[in-house]
Amino acid sequence: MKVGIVGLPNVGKSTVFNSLTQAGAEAQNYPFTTIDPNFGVVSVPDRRLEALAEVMHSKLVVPATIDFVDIAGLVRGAREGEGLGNQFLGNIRECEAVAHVVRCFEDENVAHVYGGVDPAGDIEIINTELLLADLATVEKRFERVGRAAKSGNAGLRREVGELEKLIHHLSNGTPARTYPPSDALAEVLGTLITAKPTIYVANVDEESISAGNRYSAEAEKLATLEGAEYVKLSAKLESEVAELPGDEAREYLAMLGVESTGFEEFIKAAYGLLGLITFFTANNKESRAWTVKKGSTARQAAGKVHSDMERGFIAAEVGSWEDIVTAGSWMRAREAARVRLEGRDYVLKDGDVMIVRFNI
Ligand SMILES: Nc1nc2c(ncn2[C@@H]2O[C@H](COP(=O)(O)OP(=O)(O)OP(=O)(O)O)[C@@H](O)[C@H]2O)c(=O)[nH]1
Ligand SMILES: [Mg+2]
Repeated sequence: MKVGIVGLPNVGKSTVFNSLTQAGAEAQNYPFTTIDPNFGVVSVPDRRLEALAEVMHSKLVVPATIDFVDIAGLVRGAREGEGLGNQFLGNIRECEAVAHVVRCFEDENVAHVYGGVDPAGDIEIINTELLLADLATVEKRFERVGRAAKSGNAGLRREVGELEKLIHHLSNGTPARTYPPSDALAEVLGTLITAKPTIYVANVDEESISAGNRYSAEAEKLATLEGAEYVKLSAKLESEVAELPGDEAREYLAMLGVESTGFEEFIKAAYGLLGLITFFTANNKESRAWTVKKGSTARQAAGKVHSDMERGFIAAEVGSWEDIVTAGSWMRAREAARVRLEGRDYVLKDGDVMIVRFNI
């Protein structure tokens, strides 16, 4: 899974990116610090995996990962080449989801490119630029397919009609994500930024991490209206906490009235948004978390681990992570009948632990 980070310049995109990935990208107090995109990988924190690894006596613990791409800030008129233009949006087109970072912190020392902190205004500017970029993509395709459709191909003619409707939809300022699903448009919709599931990330000051503030409330309201996900986090707090030893970090967070910095909520929101679930494989060598689409079967999931396992799939022993941890070992869970034998079409549940029997 790959998530692209967008937002105005100097709102904390790279700071968020760094606090997630520890990649050490440059984050500075001036607009357009980021020019070339930063790529980073995040291990998904998962207490279930830790607990499972302990009872399985695994030597290695391998969490699931999410890729992040941090790009240059967008400004009004990026389409016409304002700021750094918008060519780097290509990096976001390749992502499955978008994280839209919104400045919700006051700090007179950190410049806002349009004057003051204004989540609604900022969101509007970014969404307009994303819509215009999508519109350009759809119009280009409309022209190309339109020419080809003159040869009389009915499928192409249908697509031209649909593209026209989509152009209308985008021109009204509505994201492609709210356009009714259409087979004829599947290909082009796959490349549109506003078709991607989106999480608004309200970047708040550390004092507001528990209750939020009026800015994050504004961002949350807009996200809800759009049917998008919303999380608040404090990039600055996150980067401070990352430097403290575990105990001190927990004490510090407790003092601020929270259990986590918002990072885990962010990851959870991303999973929910993309319809993803986690399953585990575990033995005394390694406990490992895997990410699959909700609705995946045991055989499809086995293919994630190894293509041989999918091809030669016979059956899978499956138990919930909780049952295995409670039983204290795989053997004891099996004895207590907490482990079942499932066939290829078994639909995996979030938190299942699976041992695949296969033969090639
Ligand atoms: N006070 C405060 N400052 C922050 C917070 N998040 C980021 N900053 C500061 O804001 C400035 C800009 O942060 P960046 O992460 O570089 O912003 P960006 O959105 O990546 O900016 P560009 O790459 O220029 O588009 C830095 O000086 C950060 O330290 C925050 O939550 N609170
Ligand atoms: Mg940056």
